[in-house]
Amino acid sequence: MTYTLYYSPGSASLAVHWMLIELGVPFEAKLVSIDAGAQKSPEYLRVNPTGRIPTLIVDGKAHGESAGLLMLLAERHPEKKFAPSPGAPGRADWLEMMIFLANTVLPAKRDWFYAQTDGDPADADAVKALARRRIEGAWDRLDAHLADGRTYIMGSELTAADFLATMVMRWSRNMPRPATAWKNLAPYIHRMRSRPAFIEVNDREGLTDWRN
Ligand SMILES: N[C@@H](CCC(=O)N[C@@H](CS)C(=O)NCC(=O)O)C(=O)O
Repeated sequence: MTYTLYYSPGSASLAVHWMLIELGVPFEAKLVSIDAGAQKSPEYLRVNPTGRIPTLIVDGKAHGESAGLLMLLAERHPEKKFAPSPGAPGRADWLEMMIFLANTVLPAKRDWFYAQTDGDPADADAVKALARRRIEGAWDRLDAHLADGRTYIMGSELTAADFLATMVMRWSRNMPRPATAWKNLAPYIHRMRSRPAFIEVNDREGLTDWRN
């Protein structure tokens, strides 16, 4: 079972790249630099017509959406237990968390970073203000979630939700109030950043900031 990941450093591909390393499965990583505009190149648009990162080739077919890819990888490699199996205790909470991160946090992040280009630049400040409110609201919710001293987002087990949550928290590092400003998020982030696979993915993508 081998995969090909199209990634751009630090983008929405990061959680997928990280999870592939955690899984220890063979994969090829192909750089599509957003800084260079490569996501709009004809070659990449042939792979993923949305022009967005990431794309993962699974059994010869291209798929996007980081959260969906994490869920798919968890399902394809159940021995790693990166998702509670259907019917297991914790499954509903895990699904709820994955959808919260995908449905609330990821779109707010998109608005924060792309308000100028996705919409009318004249509206960008208002869009960003609402995005910031949503993002900080998410940090409040996750901070309360971690207040019981749990190690990982879902409790004592590392799951795909941790890769997604940590990635979106990383994206707040240059925001007015980064996720590290929240009492219970700060030690969680420190813990996740100390994982060898997180260090490895940062090294492979050439990311130097937001490391322990
Ligand atoms: N919901 C999508 C978001 C994908 C997305 O917006 N990716 C950004 C990078 S973080 C991208 O491709 N940006 C380049 C562009 O929009 O031109 C996911 O999580 O995969």
